[in-house]
This record gives sequence, structure tokens and C-alpha cells, in this order.
Amino acid sequence: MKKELYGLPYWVLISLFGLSMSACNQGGEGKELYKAYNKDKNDFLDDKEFYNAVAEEKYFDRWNQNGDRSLSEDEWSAGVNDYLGGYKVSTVEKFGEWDLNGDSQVSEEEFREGLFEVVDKDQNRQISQSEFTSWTKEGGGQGSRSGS
Ligand SMILES: [Ca+2]
Ligand SMILES: [Ca+2]
Ligand SMILES: [Ca+2]
Repeated sequence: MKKELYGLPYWVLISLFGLSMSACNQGGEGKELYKAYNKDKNDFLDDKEFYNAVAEEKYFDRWNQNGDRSLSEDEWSAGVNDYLGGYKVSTVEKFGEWDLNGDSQVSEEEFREGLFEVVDKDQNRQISQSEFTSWTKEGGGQGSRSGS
């Protein structure tokens, strides 16, 4: 028996180990979520994949404090503050741009569309991994709301 592991010199094994470590540290949880929802394994989330992520992770429910079917302007403002604090996109700052039918409430359909447009920073209708992970880092996944 030779002492070399799998016949590879140690420096190769060590650099492979280093590569896998650094890959794990990029994006963390957001990256895992992105992979889980990128069903067709291409390099972006389309609108259906993103809407599925929004439904599965119950983002609408987190914003919808009184548990009815839609977000009032107050619930929406609090959600933007808690979950999109790092985003300064014009669409984030205007309730009217999320309330597509103008009834002063943001429905779940309007919510996921508004959120899609915010996360899709370059507006190409595709959520890239970096767009997704930068959103989850801003609190998209967990929120900054304290448990109190
Ligand atoms: Ca509500
Ligand atoms: Ca509406
Ligand atoms: Ca994009």
C-alpha cells in the first residue's frame, strides 16, 4: 500500500479542501434557498420559481400582521422597513406601485409581483443568485424584527 491518499499529492488535496470551504461561505443560507427553489437548475429564478419561494417561505404572512387577505399601507410600510431596509429602489418607496389595482390594499398577487421587481435589481425579469442572496442578506429571509 502506498501512503499517498487516492494517489494525489497532498497540495492538491489541501487546495481542493480550501476551494470547497470558500464556496460554502459565499451567500450561506440564501444560496441554499436559491438552489432549492431553482427547480430547473439554470442560472436564474424565473417569476414562477420566485413566486413559489415567496409562498413556501410565507413572506406575505410575515408582512400581513392582522392575518387578513391583504396588506394595508401601514402593514406594507412596516414590512418594507423590516425586510427591505437596505433597498433604496424607487419601487420600494411607493405603495401605489405595488397596489396595481388601486384599491389601497396590496393583495398576495400584488405583493409577490412588487417583491419580484425589487429583488430583480437589473430588471431583466430573472432573479440571479447574487440578486437573491443580496436580498436575503438584507433581511429578506429572516427580517430584522425582534421577537419582543
Ligand atoms: Ca393585512
Ligand atoms: Ca390592490
Ligand atoms: Ca435580474
